[in-house]
Amino acid sequence: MSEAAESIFSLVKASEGGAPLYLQLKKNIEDAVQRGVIGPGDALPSERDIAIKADISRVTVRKAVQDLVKSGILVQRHGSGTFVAPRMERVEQSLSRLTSFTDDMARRGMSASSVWLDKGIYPPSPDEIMILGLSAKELVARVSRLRIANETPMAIERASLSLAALPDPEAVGSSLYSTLDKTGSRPARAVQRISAVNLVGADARLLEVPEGSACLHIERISYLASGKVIEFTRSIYRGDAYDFVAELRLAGPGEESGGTT
Ligand code: 16G
Repeated sequence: MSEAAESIFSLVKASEGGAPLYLQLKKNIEDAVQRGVIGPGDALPSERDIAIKADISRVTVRKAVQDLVKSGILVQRHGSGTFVAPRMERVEQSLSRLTSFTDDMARRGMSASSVWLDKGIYPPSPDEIMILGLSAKELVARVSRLRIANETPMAIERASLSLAALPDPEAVGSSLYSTLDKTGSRPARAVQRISAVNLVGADARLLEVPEGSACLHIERISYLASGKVIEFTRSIYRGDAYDFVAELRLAGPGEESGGTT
């Protein structure tokens, strides 16, 4: 760390009139991020090293760091440490084109990757039976992934497909749609329902956003050209990362101006 960055750890003891130590540490880190002394993606020293440098207890360090994680200034990655949160570039996504996550990121020159959360064959839920048109005896293929653009977690996608469309979920590599493409099952049309949610628990941790952050819940039902439902995906997209953009046209004579598909 640079000399300027090291000044984060000089605190004023209470006996010398200082504010509570965890508040001082928190403010020093916040100021350093604001002034660009430490930037997006920079690693902070370990809790133990900060405690030694600042001459305070690890409990005090943890309290300051946890507060900054909650407010989204720092992120903690399991096993690799604490970092200044990446600066979020908003992604503008058209609502009129049926694309895959991999295609969307490639078009923006970003690399798409995934962390697998689940991939397997299960007895279907009532929703899956109804939407995918399954019989109660049929099984369903599920693929759930954390979707990442460059280094930033963008969305959690939980897709369900009939076994007729995806007989072997293990065969899905980096792109679900390119796997479906190989068997002529890539969707030709989709209907999306977007609603607002506040993220809690494991999903917030996976997306590296503070608990309670505003996110978009998206349900996509995709169809083959024949009209058969092929995919039912429930996704959570980061509200600070996505703008969904729809082009609107004046309804022509005789066209309906509202309603759902
Ligand atoms: C998009 C779709 C998702 C689909 C995925 C396939 C939304 C909200 N969701 O992210 O339904 O499963 O693309 O992407 O747009 P892939 O081919 O990269 O796996």
